[in-house]
Amino acid sequence: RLFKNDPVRDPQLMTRSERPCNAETPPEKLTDDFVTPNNLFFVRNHLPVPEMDAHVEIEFDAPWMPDTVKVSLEDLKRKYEHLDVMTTLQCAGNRRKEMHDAKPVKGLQWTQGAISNAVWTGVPLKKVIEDVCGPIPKEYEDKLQHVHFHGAEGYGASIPIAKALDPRGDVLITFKMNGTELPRDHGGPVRALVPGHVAARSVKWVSKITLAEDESESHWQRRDYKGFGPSKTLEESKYEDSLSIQEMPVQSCITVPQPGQVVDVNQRAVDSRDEKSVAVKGYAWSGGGRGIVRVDVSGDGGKTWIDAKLRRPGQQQGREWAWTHWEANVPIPENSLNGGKGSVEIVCKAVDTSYNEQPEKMESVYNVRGVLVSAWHRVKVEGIL
Ligand code: MTE
Ligand code: MO
Repeated sequence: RLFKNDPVRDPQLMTRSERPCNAETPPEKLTDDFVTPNNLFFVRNHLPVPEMDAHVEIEFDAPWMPDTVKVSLEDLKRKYEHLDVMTTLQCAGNRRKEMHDAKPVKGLQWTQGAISNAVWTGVPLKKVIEDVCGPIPKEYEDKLQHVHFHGAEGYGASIPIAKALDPRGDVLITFKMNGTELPRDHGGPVRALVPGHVAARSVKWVSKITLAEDESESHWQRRDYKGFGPSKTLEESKYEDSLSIQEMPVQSCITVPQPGQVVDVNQRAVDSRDEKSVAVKGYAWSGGGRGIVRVDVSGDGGKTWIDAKLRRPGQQQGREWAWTHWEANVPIPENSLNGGKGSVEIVCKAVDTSYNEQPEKMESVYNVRGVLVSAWHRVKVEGIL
């Protein structure tokens, strides 16, 4: 079978499809550790996991180069400085199931676990390109717009050259994840890592890197991972006219409690008021290196809000690639607990360093592919006193 060489996965992962493997991190595990353990990092594969050994060579190509140049992974490791970059990767389809439940969409039914955070070790792509491809000739300076990554199993994607060559962009050719060899499911032995961009651009098992005038021709760059208007059907959605997703919008989710859970509504001091409250936890993240400045949490469906306590990665401004974890004791209105029991809706929304906020309604950001799901996250629980 095609998939017989796929690695064995942790049974704790929540499988959305077996072949290829698509599996999400269990929601409460997302906020157990700030850095997601490798075995619990979500997996999103389009094809079987390829066999690649550690002696692999990466091929480089640019329009002015007479021939492509191959550089072994060993040489890359030996010649360049190793950088550790903490980066959250989020799939464009994270939370698709919520959108699907509002109105049907096409794609894997991810809940909120198609996102994880890790420390990636690698060499700076910018330095490697400058060395291997040389300085960009004058006549290509304006024309050259994209860097393509080719995956050994046939997947491919590209990113804007401005991101690839930005010394503060932290794009890596990575070979370690959380201090250990890159696991095969996450691109081992070598992967392109594009912090702040949709995970689809961090191409696993990268075997070729091309500097080009146009975007990658791959299906996943041209015919997937694009947004459309809320009323467009699949037939009316014109991929050629829509922009490829790169940086992602601001996002947040409640990880604890989970929908339908019975929660204890304790007496707790919140903002020095004496109210009933529920303990809530979650994550927040934004694309493009924008950090999270605030997470607003509501226990009355979005009428009143409190600020969550944030645990931020402490990365430099503009390079906040990792998520923020947050916690709050959310006040619950007394009248929702008639007889000491009742259903409660908890809502969260995050604000990023550009003061972008999540939209309130799923309907307003609906798109038929179910990508870029960023509406306020709502969780209904049973509260008991
Ligand atoms: N790279 C290759 N070669 N093949 C793939 O199928 N999937 C992409 C991206 N890179 C993919 C890939 C998508 S859509 C996502 S969301 C991330 O890898 C998932 O990365 P992970 O499996 O390490 O979580
Ligand atoms: Mo993805």
